[in-house]
Amino acid sequence: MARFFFALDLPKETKQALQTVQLACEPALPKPTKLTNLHLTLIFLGNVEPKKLYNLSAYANQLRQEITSTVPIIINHADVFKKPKVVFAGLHQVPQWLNTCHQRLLRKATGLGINVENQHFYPHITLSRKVIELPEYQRFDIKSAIESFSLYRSDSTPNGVHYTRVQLFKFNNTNQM
Ligand code: 3AM
Repeated sequence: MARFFFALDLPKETKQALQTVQLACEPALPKPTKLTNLHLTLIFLGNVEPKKLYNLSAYANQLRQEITSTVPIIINHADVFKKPKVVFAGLHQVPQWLNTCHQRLLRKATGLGINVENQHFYPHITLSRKVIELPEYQRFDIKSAIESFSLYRSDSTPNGVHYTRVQLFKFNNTNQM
């Protein structure tokens, strides 16, 4: 069954820097996220009827034009979510525009009758799943301009999860670094 989510797209240089972090983790990460799959989830939707997905995408297209300034994000530490056994890269601080994107997509999705979990939004980039031994806390400094977010479709395959971009939403007025 296809599942959908919105996520910030990370520039190639950011993904490469995160891959360096993945490789530096001690002990080695058991299931590192593939470079192409690295993303920052804005909202997970699960399985959604096509009509609702269409309406939400139309709203996302409006949203991307209304967010007129995306201050770069600073990814500066790796830490763990203990229960799902996930190692993630976290942000120095969460810019307002990022919270706005999450909240507005959440509100619209809920209004359309999409059953979204209203958990606390903790922006992060998953670096590995199925972590058995927790790696040491790491610090670094990756400054990343964000130019777009996308609607992704997530499919489970025998070779792991596969993400396919369904639609890209480019911000109108991206801050330059
Ligand atoms: O951004 P991360 O990697 O933390 O774990 C899934 C991934 O999160 C999460 O959605 C992102 C894109 O797949 N996800 C998958 N199933 C989920 C669920 N049922 C879920 N999040 C909440 N509820």
